[in-house]
Amino acid sequence: MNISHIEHIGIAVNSLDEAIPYYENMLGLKCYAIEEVADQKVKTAFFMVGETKLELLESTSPDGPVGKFLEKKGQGVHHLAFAVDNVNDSLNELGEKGVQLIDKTSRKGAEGLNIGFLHPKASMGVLTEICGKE
Ligand code: CMX
Repeated sequence: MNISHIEHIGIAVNSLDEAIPYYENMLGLKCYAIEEVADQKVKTAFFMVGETKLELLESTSPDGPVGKFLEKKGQGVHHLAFAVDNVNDSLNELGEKGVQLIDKTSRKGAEGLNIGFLHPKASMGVLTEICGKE
């Protein structure tokens, strides 16, 4: 498994309409894409920061992962995503090493990337995603 960089940092927000102007007007970043990921029950907004993206996450349903997170913890950093060469190969490798997986096989996430999540209990409390084109 080869992690090349931090692909994105996911940040849970109550409202994209409220959060985007902060990142654009205060921090001077540019939102380059807004996309709904129905499978994950979120609407996402992306900003490029060097080689890494910020992914703002607005929940589209209270029973989705971000809806539950917002209710329990409020707005804030939700997950860290590492870029890997091949998501399924990496999930297999991590599973064989005994890492607790949320996803045993990859699914489709925002920007057409393959994604898979590791359980936060396995990563010292950090919900961790691996993602890639393969
Ligand atoms: N970061 C760290 N810990 C988290 C967490 C997060 N984002 N979300 C939940 N947890 C912790 C909870 O605090 C809880 O800990 P305790 O047992 O100590 O209280 C534990 O994980 C279980 O949480 P829960 O609320 O009982 O369980 P959920 O039903 O909310 O499931 C999780 C949690 C992580 C398994 C679920 O959110 C999940 O499957 N996430 C992966 C998918 C996802 O997050 N998608 C949204 C982003 C999509 C995208 O980027 O496109």
